[in-house]
Amino acid sequence: MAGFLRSITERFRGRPVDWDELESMLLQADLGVKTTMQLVESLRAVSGYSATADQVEREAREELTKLLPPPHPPLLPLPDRPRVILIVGVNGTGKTTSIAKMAAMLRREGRSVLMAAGDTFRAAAIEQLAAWGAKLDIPVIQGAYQGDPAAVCHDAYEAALRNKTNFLLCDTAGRLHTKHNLMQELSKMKRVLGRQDPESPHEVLIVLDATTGSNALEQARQFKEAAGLTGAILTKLDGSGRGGTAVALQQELGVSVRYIGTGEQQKDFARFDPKKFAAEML
Ligand SMILES: Nc1nc2c(ncn2[C@@H]2O[C@H](COP(=O)(O)OP(=O)(O)OP(=O)(O)O)[C@@H](O)[C@H]2O)c(=O)[nH]1
Ligand SMILES: [Mg+2]
Repeated sequence: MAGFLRSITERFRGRPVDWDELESMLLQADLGVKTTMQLVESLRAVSGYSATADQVEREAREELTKLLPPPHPPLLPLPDRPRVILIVGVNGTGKTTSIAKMAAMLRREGRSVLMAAGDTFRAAAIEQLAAWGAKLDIPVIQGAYQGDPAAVCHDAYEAALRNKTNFLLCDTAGRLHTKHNLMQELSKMKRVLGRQDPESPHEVLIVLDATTGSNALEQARQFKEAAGLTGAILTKLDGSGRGGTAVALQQELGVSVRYIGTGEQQKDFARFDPKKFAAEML
């Protein structure tokens, strides 16, 4: 799969690189204003006026690779209690699917996992996670529709602790980052989990749809402020070639992409690897 840098090379093949045009192409590739400005500046300085398209693609890929987050070590179980991962984000970005994929990945690594159906809001959300649970043979703690999601997480934690489960993955309802009361609800979930283990949730990961570009960046900004984030899962990278968001997230917000989603199936999920990502998604 080739990302957006390749299309830049195609555009300038056989003619001199037009820096203004390059700048607007990079902006369209979701790199963010700050990164784009810096990149064009440095490409110009390095390549001079007679830059060829191939030269610019190579230099840009090299520069951008340096701006991606470093690889994160795999999450390890805690010795005496579950490690809790809270998954947040706006509607339809791929939260529930990513939880199932991540649970499957942890299980392949020999860990025990419990999933909590913390989306008590959207019709069929509980069944969706339960169906994944049945398919993967991973238990799911469910509450009642319209029930308190914090209570579901609380009960799930108790169960995970009792059964010495390594990881608890908590699903949440999709919410617009502009809805104050729903963002408050996330704080409550965090607070309730924090009463059982002051360090829980150990991870708060935002799920972002890579095809939404600058909007994804804004979502991350708001969720970071309201809920605190330890990282991101960037989904729907399949066929989009739109990996620019990973750079912008790191550079503008200090939020590191930790996992990527590249399709709807369980296997379409991986730990973020900057070198591979730069080669395939930029
Ligand atoms: N192509 C592609 N589709 C994905 C990916 N991740 C999730 N999807 C699809 O996106 C749609 C929404 O996924 P969900 O996991 O239900 O998203 P969600 O964030 O839980 O949605 P809400 O709970 O409604 O907020 C589903 O059709 C998924 O199969 C991905 O990496 N690539
Ligand atoms: Mg969901």
